[in-house]
Amino acid sequence: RFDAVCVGETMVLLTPDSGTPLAQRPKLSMEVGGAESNVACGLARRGHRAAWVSSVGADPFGRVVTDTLVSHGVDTGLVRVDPHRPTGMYLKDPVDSGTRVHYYRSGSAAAAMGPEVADAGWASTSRLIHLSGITPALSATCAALVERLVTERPPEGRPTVVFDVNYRPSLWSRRDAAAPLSRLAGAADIILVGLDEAKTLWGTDRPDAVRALFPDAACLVVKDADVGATCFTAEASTFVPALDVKVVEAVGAGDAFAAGFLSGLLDGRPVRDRLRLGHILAGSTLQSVRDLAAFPVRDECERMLALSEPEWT
Ligand code: KDG
Repeated sequence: RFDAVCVGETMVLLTPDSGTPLAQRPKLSMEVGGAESNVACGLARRGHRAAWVSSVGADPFGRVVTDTLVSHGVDTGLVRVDPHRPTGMYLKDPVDSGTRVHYYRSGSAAAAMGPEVADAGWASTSRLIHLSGITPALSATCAALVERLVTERPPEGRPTVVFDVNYRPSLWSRRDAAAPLSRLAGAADIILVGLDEAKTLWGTDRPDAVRALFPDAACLVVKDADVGATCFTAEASTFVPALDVKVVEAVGAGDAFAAGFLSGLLDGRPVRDRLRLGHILAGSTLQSVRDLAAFPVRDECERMLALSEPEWT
């Protein structure tokens, strides 16, 4: 039984070694990036049993993806190798306005996943299932898989379903995404959403306005970038300010936040500590160009969790 099963596409990432834009033909490094597997890596590195469910191509890139995740301690035993379709790929382009992302993923092995992926027993035995709003944008079959995982759940001991909204404008328009992302999020037990994406998708510009959209969610976390994050539960709303860090590159920080928050949940910690762990792990990723940054060791996390409110900010 896994603590968490994270389902979604992971790609090979080609990224310039320097901050040189792609149009100037910089030397590129090969890394790995995928929102859900980033969460699996974060959880595995915090000592949880995390698995990643997906498909990769029978190509060297699929090997790079699975080997990398294994090296972070993630279980890849459920990953399928598709002999007919390639592993997805993306490139990061450092441009003046920040990092632009170019995807080469349509028709990928992961995009061919469908509801049958949930047939294996993990869907009912894992403590958490982590999904994101990227997957329903990949293909109709991927959308059906996410639909199945959020709606068809065994009544007894059902896994907690976590849905990170993760709106990616380069995959689908606001018009196409707004309704399905709201419906899928509303069917999950835990919703994670950035205030900026909630504003783009649903026009909500305050955390309590987002809560009003999802009044029944057992747990809703609204992340407001460098301001902080608010967690709404049936009992209370809890706000924890973000750490003051020098941002090098933000890609992957939301996933690191999710890993920290969910790690705190799996360890039975109070909501304030879950949010703090989210900020601590996100802070490391914000200070790195890599989607999968090195996180502070456990002792350092514990030291930061023990800080008083004024020391934290
Ligand atoms: O959250 C970070 C991800 O966006 C990145 O690792 C790549 O999964 C990815 C995507 O689809 O954008």
